Amino acid sequence: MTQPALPATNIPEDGTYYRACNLCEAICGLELTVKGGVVTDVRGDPADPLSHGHICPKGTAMPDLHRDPDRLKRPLRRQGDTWTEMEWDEALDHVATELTRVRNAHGPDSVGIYQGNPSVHNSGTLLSAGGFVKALGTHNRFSATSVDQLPHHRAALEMLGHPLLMPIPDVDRTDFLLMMGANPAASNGSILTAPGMRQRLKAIAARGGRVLLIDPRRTESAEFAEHHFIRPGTDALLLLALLNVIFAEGLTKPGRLEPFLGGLEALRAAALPYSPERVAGTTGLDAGFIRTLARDFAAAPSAVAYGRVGLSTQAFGGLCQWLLNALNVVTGNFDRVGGAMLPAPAFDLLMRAKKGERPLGRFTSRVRGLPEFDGELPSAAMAEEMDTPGDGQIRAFVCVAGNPVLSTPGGERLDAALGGLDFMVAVDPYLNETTRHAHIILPPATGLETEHYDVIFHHFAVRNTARLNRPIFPITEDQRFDWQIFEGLRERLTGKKGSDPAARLALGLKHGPYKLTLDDLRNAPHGLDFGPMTPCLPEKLLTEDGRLNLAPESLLADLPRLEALLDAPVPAFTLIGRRQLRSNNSWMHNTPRLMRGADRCTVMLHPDDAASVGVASGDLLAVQSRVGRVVAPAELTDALMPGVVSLPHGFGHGRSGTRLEVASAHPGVSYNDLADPLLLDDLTGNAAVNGIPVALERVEQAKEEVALSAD
Ligand SMILES: Nc1nc2c(c(=O)[nH]1)N[C@H]1C(S)=C(S)[C@@H](COP(=O)(O)OP(=O)(O)OC[C@H]3O[C@@H](n4cnc5c(=O)[nH]c(N)nc54)[C@H](O)[C@@H]3O)O[C@H]1N2
Ligand SMILES: Nc1nc2c(c(=O)[nH]1)N[C@H]1C(S)=C(S)[C@@H](COP(=O)(O)OP(=O)(O)OC[C@H]3O[C@@H](n4cnc5c(=O)[nH]c(N)nc54)[C@H](O)[C@@H]3O)O[C@H]1N2
Ligand code: SF4
Ligand SMILES: [Mo]
Repeated sequence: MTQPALPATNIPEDGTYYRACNLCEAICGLELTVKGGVVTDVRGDPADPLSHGHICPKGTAMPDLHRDPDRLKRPLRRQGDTWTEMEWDEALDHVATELTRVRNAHGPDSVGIYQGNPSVHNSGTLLSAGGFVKALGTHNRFSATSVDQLPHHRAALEMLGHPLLMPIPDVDRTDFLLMMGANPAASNGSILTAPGMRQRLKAIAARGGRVLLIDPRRTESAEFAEHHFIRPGTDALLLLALLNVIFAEGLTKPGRLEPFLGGLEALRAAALPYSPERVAGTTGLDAGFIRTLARDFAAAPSAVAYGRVGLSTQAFGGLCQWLLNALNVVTGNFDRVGGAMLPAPAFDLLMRAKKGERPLGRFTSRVRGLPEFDGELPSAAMAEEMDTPGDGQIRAFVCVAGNPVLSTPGGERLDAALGGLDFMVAVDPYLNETTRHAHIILPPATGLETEHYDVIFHHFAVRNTARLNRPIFPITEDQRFDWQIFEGLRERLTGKKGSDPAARLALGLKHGPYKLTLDDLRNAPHGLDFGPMTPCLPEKLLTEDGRLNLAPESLLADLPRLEALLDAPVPAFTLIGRRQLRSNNSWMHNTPRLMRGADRCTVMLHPDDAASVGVASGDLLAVQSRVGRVVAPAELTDALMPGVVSLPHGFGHGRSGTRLEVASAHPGVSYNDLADPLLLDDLTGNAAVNGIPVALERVEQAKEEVALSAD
């Protein structure tokens, strides 16, 4: 099937169009019907070799985004509280002049930048933002990485030699999936591009395999698994205990990789003190269960341990990701079918990677001395870098595809710090809690308007496929793509002419493993299939000595911090996050289709805990952390481990009296007003947004209403 050629006007011809959804990591193929210039139907594309027709409510909402009246299309300039539209050239000139002015007066580090989540879901952004960032020449670079997957990168670098050598679970062929701190039934998978995870999990059981889930909440994914509670932040102890049993009982069988392993003995020694009995109390798991789990995992024909946001955005994220990899390696489940594997993407970002490079710790943040990783500093340090006076203080800020006021710890302080900047520009199609502080908003064309090839997520996909997503709606004269904005700014800052991302994409594909051209992909609207993942080690290792390092020095050195956890007092209540199917981080909350129904920004807690605090379902509950306090309705459920409470992140809309373009049926409160910028995985600098000690207090409804109306 071919899709209609694009017409010269910005109204597409009637017909059926194919492109993948770019709203999450699952990259589902979509089939869209266009009639009279509007999308009248969206379905999963059954011919997509990766997604086989899967679609979720967010994918169905793609056309809502396209015609969303809240979406910005022309630059906005703020003077005081008044926003006025601007011409593109004038806006880009103004931004370049302001950034240059601040840089000339205060040095390159006085300009900061945050690159948010959708930066990796838009190849135009991804392939062109780098040139602009380089032109800024600042050390004050931040991104969603350090509130998300930084520990995965650190473990990959230390063990395999490159931050992107992150193995993914071969869910379609495994006999035993041990899943920790991931909820793919809601998130659709992360660092695991496997659209339709519910079906894939079901299939494991259907072929006689096992799925075991370790999570402080019995989540939507528990429906497809045997579920066990764990106390938040104690997973590294569980993983050490599993390794302890495997070593003690002689269950290691590294197999084919054995000659290329380094540090096996050091790993054994590291796990030695952590018997199941020793970690049972702290983790809340039964020692007998841990022992049996270790034996079962080691004995399974194939098995794979996988841990996501619950394991990386916690105080021991680096240790967790290291030990997960180690567990897969010593049981012979690394780089083998049914285990943890490395995909072979058509555009391979590791194409030119060199052995032995260590892009970390080359500089530190000014205020707290936190280390950089791959040129970025921890986002938890952003606000203090803005509001602490001195040389190198951030005075101008660029926010790209992100809403860090709602997404990074200490949201309230960041909110205030952004208000004190000399200049801020946002590259974002919405006026939200963060971009409202910008002096200029440069709104890019997005979604169905962009040409997009998923450069990133094919690196983490359970099957090697490639698909080019052609625009369905041509943009109007007064719109610009992300890449045009970045190239426009870069040209103005450097005086050098740029290129368009299609050329870079073509180059990457040509030099990739399948030597593709853009035309190859244009002629395959459903995508191309290159088959399942295949073993690729030791060839792909990029460590200096060519070995897979099981006992990296920096990770061993982090163990005493974990050891201290065994004696640490247990907080009365610990807060964790919760992703929801009908939500997308901090945005899309103005979409009626996703926000219908009751308010979902509730504090979930166990009925016993609710009784001790004296709240019933629906009562208002105040949650207090070291840095903030929020009030939200209580939702009682025994799906939460006693002592653990859960709140989704990304809400807290309409926090200010200022105009926001984005109105939500359920504004909610912001989790990250509670998240403490000082709570990090100290090793990697990743924010520990999960596992925050909090106090709970029942709020008298009437009093709260009085307080609100007095506001
Ligand atoms: N407490 C807590 N905090 C968390 C998390 C958690 O689990 N708990 N999760 C963390 C994780 S994993 C992540 S990834 C971050 C996400 O947090 P952010 O990096 O802030 O990303 P989003 O919240 O997804 O916000 C996306 C923004 O990008 C804009 N956008 C959408 N499409 C485009 C586009 O094509 N171009 C441009 N330029 N902009 C676009 C949207 O309008 C929106 O403003 O939050 C983190 N914060
Ligand atoms: N619908 C929807 N899909 C999304 C997103 C979205 O906002 N909405 N966001 C996207 C993004 S940016 C990402 S990164 C992915 C994330 O994808 P996932 O990681 O699969 O999603 P989460 O729901 O954050 O899962 C984290 C789990 O960890 C658990 N947890 C918390 N603390 C701990 C702990 O200490 N130990 C253990 N073992 N578990 C813990 C939580 O209860 C939760 O179930 O989802 C993506 N997909
Ligand atoms: S699962 Fe992700 S990629 Fe698939 S339709 Fe939903 S949001 Fe889009
Ligand atoms: Mo994320």
